[in-house]
Amino acid sequence: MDGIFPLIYACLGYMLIFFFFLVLACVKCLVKEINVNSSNTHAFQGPLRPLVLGGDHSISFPVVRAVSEKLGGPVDVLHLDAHPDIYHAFEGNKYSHASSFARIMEGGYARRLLQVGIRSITSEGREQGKRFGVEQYEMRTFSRDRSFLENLKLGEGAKGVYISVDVDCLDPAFAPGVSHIEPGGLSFRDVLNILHNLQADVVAADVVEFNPQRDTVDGMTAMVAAKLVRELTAKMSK
Ligand SMILES: [Mn+2]
Repeated sequence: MDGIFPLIYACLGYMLIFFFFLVLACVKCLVKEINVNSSNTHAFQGPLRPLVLGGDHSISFPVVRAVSEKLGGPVDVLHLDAHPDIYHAFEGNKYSHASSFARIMEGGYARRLLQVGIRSITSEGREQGKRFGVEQYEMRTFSRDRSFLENLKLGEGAKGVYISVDVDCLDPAFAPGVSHIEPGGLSFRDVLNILHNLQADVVAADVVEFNPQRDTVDGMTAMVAAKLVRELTAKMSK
């Protein structure tokens, strides 16, 4: 019996990775479709609600931009992450994983940006936050902020809400399979409480920065990331 479970978990892990790439390919096709049909308002009935999986956090900028452009105005963004990812440029790259939210705010694609789970931030991160009017909630004050963050109401007067979940928002005890491990993070229950109680029309979301090469042998983070995808899917379908 001991021998079969690692094999099953390995298979599940590979299936999850395959599924990630499959969904990414589908999103790519959808974005292409939007561009092709952008001049034809009758081509799409109802809102398009992409859920993007990663991978590198740089993907959030083009997705938020596409959603905002399609919906015709800024969205509110709820960003769960250990890092603010708001550098003007990181290692000379304006489109790096650490600069997505600077581009989103510069472009006017987000009306409000709430960053939750932050525990690795530089003075530039704070200055950029102030510059763009970002609401940054750091882990060191989470016990104080908890009741507010677990009862959020977002998106009123905007075109809806975009949720970006960097898996490293979670404490590494819950999700070690990430590239930038930062202890002192959110528990999985904290994240669930925030998502479950959020009052919002969630128009799009992403789950990013899961790194299978850093995961435990039994794919613990993959399962946690898959659960986040499930919760967001449920939230978006309401
Ligand atoms: Mn991060």
